[in-house]
Amino acid sequence: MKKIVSLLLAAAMMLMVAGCGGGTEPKSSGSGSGSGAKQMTMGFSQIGAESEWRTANTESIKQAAKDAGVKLIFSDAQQKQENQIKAIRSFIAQGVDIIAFVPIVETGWDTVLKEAKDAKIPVIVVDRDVKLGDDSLYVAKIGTDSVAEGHKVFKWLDEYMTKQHKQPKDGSQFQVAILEGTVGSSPALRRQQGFKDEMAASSNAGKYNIIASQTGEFTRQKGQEVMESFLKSYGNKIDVLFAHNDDMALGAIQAIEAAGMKPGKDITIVSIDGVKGIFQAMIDGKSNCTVECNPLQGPLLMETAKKILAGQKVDKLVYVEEGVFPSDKAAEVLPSRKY
Ligand code: GYE
Repeated sequence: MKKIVSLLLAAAMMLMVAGCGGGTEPKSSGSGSGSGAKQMTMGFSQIGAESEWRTANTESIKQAAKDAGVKLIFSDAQQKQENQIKAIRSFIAQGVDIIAFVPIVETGWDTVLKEAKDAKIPVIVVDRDVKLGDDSLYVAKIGTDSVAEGHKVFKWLDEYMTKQHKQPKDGSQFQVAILEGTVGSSPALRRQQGFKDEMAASSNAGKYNIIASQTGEFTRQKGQEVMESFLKSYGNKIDVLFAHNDDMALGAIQAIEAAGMKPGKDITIVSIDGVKGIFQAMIDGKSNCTVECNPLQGPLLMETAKKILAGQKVDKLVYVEEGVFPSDKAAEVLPSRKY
């Protein structure tokens, strides 16, 4: 009997040691709202409120935390990586159970994520992607596939231009202007890459020329300003506008109208996100297509966090589902849009 008890004790101690041990093992095992379980505290660093999409993303995360009984420490970085790094350090100092963050840019995270790992606090990367020397610095990534979105944009565009029998204004090539997202951010880099790769691989590659490409920082205001400058430089040469997000397209639509042109007709417009504002613009005939990027990531984030803290295995990379919505579907789809 004594022997069995001491064996059990030894096994229990080994488990405890393993629980405090290396790598991505959770620091504590608060599994949330279950009876007697410790409430999970999550430190979450959001990048700001640059777009309609981001507002929906923040609401989804806050609501999901409430629903899951998770205590959320929410920090808004106001578009600055240094503020995110400060926030993550403060989460570590506060001893949160888990950290989640939306990386504003791809690089520059190695040091602070190493600090989280050393403190045995698991990290979930949300929405955007990171580039690290060591991928074990985060446990899971939940988000969207920006390269695939870029592919879908060119594919839709080429099919549309062909079907509509569009002719280049200069008689030789369609001139494409691009409004890029935040410099160094994964959606800006990867959407651009996806679009260009799909174009290069297309048998119609020679029909298109990128005449201008510049950042509009994912905001409506900047999208409008940069489109104004594109129109000043290239007058009525531009056939197509590809905006890395809907908000910049909505700003550009104002600039195009102010220049006395018809958005959606004189210039074919395609953007990414699928927010309500762009559906309305499509219904009004002012834009042509949106490729969906799903911001409703809160429930999956909370579920993943709970699994990690309960010691369950989770997928390293999970993409949420996304569709493509051309303008002829806009009126039918708008009432069911959730963001
Ligand atoms: O498309 C844009 C934004 O990171 C995928 O960020 C996200 C992008 C989204 O603010 O509107």
